[in-house]
Order: sequence, then C-alpha cells, then structure tokens
Amino acid sequence: MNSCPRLLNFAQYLSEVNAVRAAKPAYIDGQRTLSYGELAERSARFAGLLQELGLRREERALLLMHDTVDWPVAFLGALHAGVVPVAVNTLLTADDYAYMLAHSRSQAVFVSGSLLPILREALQRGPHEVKHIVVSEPTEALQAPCIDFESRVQAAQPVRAADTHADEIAFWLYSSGSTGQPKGVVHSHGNLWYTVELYGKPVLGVRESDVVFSAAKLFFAYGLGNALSFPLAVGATVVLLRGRPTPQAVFEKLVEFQPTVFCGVPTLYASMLAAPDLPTREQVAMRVCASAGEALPKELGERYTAQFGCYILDGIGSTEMLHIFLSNRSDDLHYGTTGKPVPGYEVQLRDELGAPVATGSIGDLYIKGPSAALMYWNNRDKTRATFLGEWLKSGDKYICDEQGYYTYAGRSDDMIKVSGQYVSPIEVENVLVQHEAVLEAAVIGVADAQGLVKTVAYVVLRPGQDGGDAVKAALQAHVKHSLAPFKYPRQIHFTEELPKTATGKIQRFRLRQMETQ
Ligand code: 3SK
Repeated sequence: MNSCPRLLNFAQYLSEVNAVRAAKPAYIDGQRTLSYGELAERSARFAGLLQELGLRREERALLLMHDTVDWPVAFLGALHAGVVPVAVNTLLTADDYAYMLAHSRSQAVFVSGSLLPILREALQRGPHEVKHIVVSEPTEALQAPCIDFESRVQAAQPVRAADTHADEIAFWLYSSGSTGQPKGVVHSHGNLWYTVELYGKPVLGVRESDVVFSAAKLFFAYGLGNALSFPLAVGATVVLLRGRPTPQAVFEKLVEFQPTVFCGVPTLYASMLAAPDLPTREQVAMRVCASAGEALPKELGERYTAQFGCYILDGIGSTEMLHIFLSNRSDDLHYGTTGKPVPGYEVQLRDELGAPVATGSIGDLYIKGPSAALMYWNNRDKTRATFLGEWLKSGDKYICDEQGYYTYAGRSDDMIKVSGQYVSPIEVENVLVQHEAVLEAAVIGVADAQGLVKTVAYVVLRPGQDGGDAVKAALQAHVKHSLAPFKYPRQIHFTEELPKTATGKIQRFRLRQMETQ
C-alpha cells in the first residue's frame, strides 16, 4: 500500500484518478446517468455554488437526500470546497433532524424534493442556522431560502479544490447509542482513502471493469464505501436505487444492469432467497457480494452461494471505523464467522479489566486502524469512552477460535441491530410507556428461525387494559408514529411483571434467556 498523501482532498483525488475515463458512466440511478467527466465537472460547480452562497471551509451542511446521481455531486462537491457534509439517514423523524441541524450548526441543507416537508417540520421545531436549502428534484415551486439544485449547479462557476490536509475534517455521519442523542462521528479525507486501500481494493476486490450495486444507502458508512469511495477509486460504474431496497427492486437492478459486485445486509439476503421471483444464476452477473450490519447466518450464505455461484463476504465495520475491519475473503471464507482482521487493522478481545481473553472465550472487541474517526462532535465523555488512544472499543462481543476466525457473540450494551440499523431498547421503551395502555415495557432483540434479529417488546399493561391484538397493533402504530418506523417492535408479549434488579433496573438479559429456553 502507498502511504496516504499528507495533503489530500478526496474529491479532487477521485477526479484526478478518473480524468482518463471522462466518458465512462460513473453513476446510473434509473432515471439519469452521470459520466466521470460530468461528475468531476458538477462537483467543481457545486463547490462553486457553495462559495457563491457564502459557505466557508469547515462549515457544515446537512445532506438529506435519496440515492440519486445528485447525492455524490453534493457530497463530493462539498468535500471539493472544504465544506463538511453531514450525511443523514432519510428514514428519521423531524425531531431527529431538528437535533442534527442544531448540533451540527449546519449552514445549508441539501435535500431531495420529496423530503422537503419533513425538513420544514424539523426547521420549525428548534433553533438552527440554516440559510440555504438546495433542493434536488423539487416537487413544488421553490421560494427562498430554497433553490433548485439542477439549475444552480449548471449556472455556477467551477472552482479549484480546497487544499485540505488528509487529517482535515471531511464529513460527518451520525451514529446512535443506547441512551441520549445520536453522536456526530467526525471523519477526515484520509479516512476515506484508507478504507479504499485496506478493504475496498484488496478484500472486496473492486476493479475498473465492475458494475457495483449497494442496497445499503449512501448515507450509511457501509453504503458510502460500497457505492462511492471504492468504485470511484478504481473507475467502476455504480448503480443506485432511489427507493426502498425490496427484493423485487433489487432483482430489477441485478437483471437490468448486471452488477458484478453487490452489497447488502443479511435480512435482505434472506428475503431475496425467500422471494417467489428470485432470478436464476444465468440472469445475473454477480461475482462477489458483501454483507455487514449483523452477522450473516451460515446456512444463509451457503444457500446464496448454491443459488448464484458467488460468495458473500461477511464482515463487520462501524460508523466510527468508517468501513469493514474484520472480514471473510474470497480466498479464505468461513460462513458463520466474520472472518479475520483486514490487513492494516489490528483486533483484540479483552475482558472487563482490559486483559486479553483466552482463545475460544468471549471478549469485548477493540480495533486499531488508520480509518478511525477523529471524535464524536461536542461529546468528550463518549469520545473518551470509545476512542482509547490508538484503540477503539466497538461495543461488540466476539470469540476467536484456534485458527484465528472471529465469531459474533452479541453486543456489549443492550443495543439491538435490526437489518443493519441500531435500535436503542430504551428509546422504544420510553415511547411505549407514553401510551395510555402501558405501565411498563422492556425491549430486546430476538433471533428468528433464520438467525436474524428482530425487535420484541415485553409490556405490562395498566389495570383494566386487555392485551388483545388490537392493543398490539395500536402499540406498534404508536412507535412507528413517534420514532423512525424501522424501530417498531415486530412482536409484543404482554406480561404481569418485568424481571428487575434489587434497585429496579430492568434485566433485559433475563428476557433474552427466556426467549432462548
Ligand atoms: O454494520 C457494519 O458492520 C458496518 C460496516 C461498514 C461500515 C459501517 C458499518 C456500521
């Protein structure tokens, strides 16, 4: 591996790498195609637009957009200008966005037209510093402070890239924890470069001739590597899916565009294999797939390989490490495990006192590697608890066997990962107890018959309330309405009481034990 350049603007770096293939399609989103030449030109013009609007280097701008060809233009255009995009999940609530706008002190928002209503709600809910809203694919006539993405990018003058340092803040992502507000994870230009050199090229093996399709969206760290930094660093073509990654929507892309690299999460792989219209091996062109977000059950990986004749490389990464640091490889694949450390990263399993655990014993996962985030913005306590010198505590538990393969053994906290997205049990419980029928609630993750985790709530009802299906449906609707819909409990059990410690703390592990008995 070359060493990371000291001065690095990752957007400019990609434009330089791809100057030789200006006419080649970089992005295809089903409605529009953008060549490498157009991507470089538009990113430089987008940077010019930000300067015209008065945005300055290091200021933040919220990026709340669906996966269309405008997403990479906004992200890379901001990097080009030295402005810091804060890329956020498009499935959150107005309250979530209100918090992120205030916390990031975003000076502008880049938003998809269909997300403008929820953004407006968020802007009304709290203090913010937003002066400009750049609307991609507007669905209504725009009034100040809203401006049209397309016409303003075309009219803007391209500008030179900011001469950023590799360690300079490039962008933020948000990561949720078991308590409190989401944390702003701050990443540098160099971190993008390292994930390309350590995982994208040597492990996933993305190359120029590939067509890459990531069902995981660009706003996830996983999707950002899969569908932006890795393919663009080698000049591959990326297929984007604007809407929800249902099995049918994914099949359409696999058949129409013949991607050779596909990236998903285990829940999606399971629903693809269960779908009646699953394509045949001959209809698709996948040569390698990636999985992350939750552990890929062995049997699922084996069935997928039997169907399509290619491997799924299961790995684990984190928003804090930016991408995958522990992974299977095409030439070293052990379904049911997360594989071995990606070269360039070191991994340790430690006990509660910080001492290394014996082979075959469960330990807390610690990672050392050059793509670690710089900090959690304005959160010194959580930064200190997670970023420990060169090491980072992941919050996951693992076992390592004699051969050096790592197997997932759950979370260190009570966080639940559903389809690759974190759900805080406490957040869901707090919403459930706001319902008039509920006295107390406890939420846990339970593996279904396929080994995939789903959210389950145990609820103690108020006296006089009956626990029928109508109440269950009402409680599920109540959670969907109050939180991002993916957080709702898929099952609800009514119970007389919850297991608690002597001091009244809910013992979620006892509920988990009951589920496995
Ligand atoms: O969930 C994961 O394993 C993951 C993988 C790559 C990047 C980010 C994340 C959270």
